[in-house]
Amino acid sequence: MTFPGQHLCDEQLELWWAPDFLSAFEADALFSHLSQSLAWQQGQVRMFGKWIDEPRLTVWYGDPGASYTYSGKQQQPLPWTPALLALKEKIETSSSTSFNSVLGNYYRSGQDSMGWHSDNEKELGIRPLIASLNLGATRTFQLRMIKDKSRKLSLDLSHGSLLIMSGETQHHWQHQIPKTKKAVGERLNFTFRLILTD
Ligand SMILES: O=C(O)CCC(=O)C(=O)O
Ligand SMILES: [Mn+2]
Repeated sequence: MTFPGQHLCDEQLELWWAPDFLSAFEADALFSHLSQSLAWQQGQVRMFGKWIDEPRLTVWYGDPGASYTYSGKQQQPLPWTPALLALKEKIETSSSTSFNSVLGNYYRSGQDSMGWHSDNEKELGIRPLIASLNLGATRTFQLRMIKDKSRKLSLDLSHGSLLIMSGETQHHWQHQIPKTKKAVGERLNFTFRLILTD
């Protein structure tokens, strides 16, 4: 692919990293537009028999029919907005891939987070390519190998950056956004995905 960044590889790990995917001007405009205009929701997950708020807001947009089970819940996507569709097309061109949906995450402060997981839902198929676009505050993205959790890697995901995870990554590695005590501002993350429908 004609990707505007670096290719980072480790054992069964394949990443493409473009810290300057968007210009500061584009990234600023998208952050203010998308933080205000999307239908951000407080999701809940069931833990130890209780419903608890997820430590972030989420939203799900995509093609009709690109439904997806996330945290055990069947999600129906909202229809694409013009801004998300334009962003999807820009990422598709750079990654020579097509996507039919995007999961948005809104981290309101350093206390918002996402725990260790792999993006390995069956709807994503084998060897999924996931493109993750970052806006707003820089947060640390950590990866660890499932069979040897001492093998770790971390990347600071900055405003306007794009990280692609591909190949075997989701089968052998997990990732997270840990909480931080630092005073960090708001952050948006959008993971573009191709949901396989039958
Ligand atoms: O916020 C991030 O950078 C990670 C989001 C993520 O892993 C996900 O949505 O599955
Ligand atoms: Mn993920």
